[in-house]
Parts: sequence; C-alpha cells; structure tokens
Amino acid sequence: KEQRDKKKLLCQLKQQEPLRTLTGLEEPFASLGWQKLVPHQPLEQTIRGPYRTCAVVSSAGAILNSSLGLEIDSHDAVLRFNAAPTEGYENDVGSKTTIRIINSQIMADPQYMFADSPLYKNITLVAWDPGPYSGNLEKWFKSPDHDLFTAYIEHRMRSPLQPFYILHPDFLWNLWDVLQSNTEENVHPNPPSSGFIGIILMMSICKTVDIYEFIPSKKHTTLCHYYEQYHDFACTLGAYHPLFYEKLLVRRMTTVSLDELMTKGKVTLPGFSQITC
Ligand code: NCC
Repeated sequence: KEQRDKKKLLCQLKQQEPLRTLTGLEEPFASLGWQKLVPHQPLEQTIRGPYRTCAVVSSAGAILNSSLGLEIDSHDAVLRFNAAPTEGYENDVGSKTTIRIINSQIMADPQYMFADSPLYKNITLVAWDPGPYSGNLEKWFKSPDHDLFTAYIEHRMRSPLQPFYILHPDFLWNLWDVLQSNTEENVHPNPPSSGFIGIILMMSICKTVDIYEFIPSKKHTTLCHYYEQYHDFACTLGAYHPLFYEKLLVRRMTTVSLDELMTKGKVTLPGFSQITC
C-alpha cells in the first residue's frame, strides 16, 4: 500500500507540475520586451543535464558538524538556497553550487547585496515571488511581495550570459494544490518554501535527487540556519510556508535508509524521467 501511495504521488507531481519559468511571452511582460530579456533557452536546456545525481542542500542548522561536504560535492549538480554560503562551511555542506534558488527578498532587500555578492555569480539562478493565486500576472507585476523585477532587469542587462530565470507563479500554486490535495488538514494559503520548490525543480532535471536535512535527522535543532546564530523552531517546521506538510509529503514519496535519515537527514527521490506512470 505504501508503494502504491508513493507511485501515485510521484505520478501526480510528474503529470501536473511541468517546470515553468517566465518566457517573456506572457502579458504584461511581452509588451515590456521581456522576450529579449529572459534567457533564450529554457532552463531544462541551459543546464548540461539531465544530470545523473543531484543534491539538494537545505539550509537547516542541523547540517552543521555533519561532515557531509565531500558526499554532497560528489553529485553532478548541487542546489542551494538564498544566501546560504559554502565558504567556511565546506566540510559540512560542500563547495559546489550548480543552481541557487532565491526568493524575492534576496533581490529586493539591500542587505543581501544581490548585485555584488559572489554568492550569486557563475551559477544558474532561479528566483521566485508568490504572485496572486488567481494567476493574474498584471496584478503581480504591479505589486509583487518584494520587488524582484527591477533587480532582474538590471541583472540581465549586466550579465546577459548568466542563466537566470523567474519561476511562473502558476508553477508555485500548482505545487501548493498538490500539497493540499494530499493533506487531510487545510493547508494555509501561502506558497511552498524554496526547499520544496527546489526539490521539484531538481526532479525535473536529474535522474536521482538526494536531499539533505530537509527531513530532519536526529541532529535537528532550533538553530535556524547553519550559517548564522539565530534560533527559531519555525525554521524547521514552518510558519509562513506550509513546510510541515511539504516534509510529510516528501517523506511519503522517498525511499530511505533509516540509518541515513537519522544520521544525515538524507532521503532520495527519483527524477521524473525515471518514473513511468
Ligand atoms: O530559511 P531559508 O528559506 O532560506 O531556507 C531554505 C530552505 O531550507 C529548508 N530549511 C531551512 C531551515 C531549516 N531549519 N529547515 C529547513 O528545512 C526550507 O525548505 C527552506 O525553504 C525560503 O523558503 O525562501 C526561506 O527564506 C527565508 C529568508 O527569506 C531567506 O533565507 C533570506 O534571508 C525565510 N525567512 C524569513 O523570511 C525570515 C524563510 O521563512 C523561508
């Protein structure tokens, strides 16, 4: 029964959630000339993939002192989030970054120095901002949660060769729909976390996806991030994001070795290309 549930979930995700980024053909972006602004090639083609093995590295404090760095770096592609650094933490989180998912706060809030920080250079960038559930892009363009559009335009002009995409809000809300349709309780109507978005993104471009410290290991801690001294239990279980439900869903879909889950917070998901429905 467990196997059937797993297959059903994986198939639902594979069939309902094709990875979707802005193409610049949608209004109001088309009239603003965005077709020339966004990268010519879709994300799936830009990367040299499909990658065989991929790692998703959550930013959780529990990954500190894990010594997972070498294991993480041995993957063909590594996904990291927001402002999570590798420098100074190589032994625990590795040093390779292939893709970074950033929320719109990173682009809008000057404290992250988005334009200048080396964190955001020489990698593929994928940004998101929720947008309204209705899918009204005009409304979204006028009032995003945080203004990612200005920084995106500037960045594309300055570094036109860097692959840099904005996720289509429909992609995020469809993911939310999958969460809700597989959860008995009412999931609060906020977008999924960067972590969940990243896992689905990697399933779209990798054969297998190893995920670290998204499902907490026995080292789980109130330390929010491995890179800063800030304690909040909500970072692991969620407040704004439906993180708790995301984790339950991911746990239901994964194959785990209990030992690896307990010690490394590691679970593995197949890429969509490996699932026959
Ligand atoms: O914290 P954040 O996420 O950057 O973490 C990236 C992803 O790692 C997983 N995570 C993180 C910490 C933890 N203890 N357990 C975890 O499982 C989650 O899947 C998380 O998504 C985000 O999702 O974009 C988020 O971003 C931060 C913040 O904006 C950025 O770090 C930039 O500073 C949000 N925090 C606040 O807004 C205060 C957070 O809610 C979600």
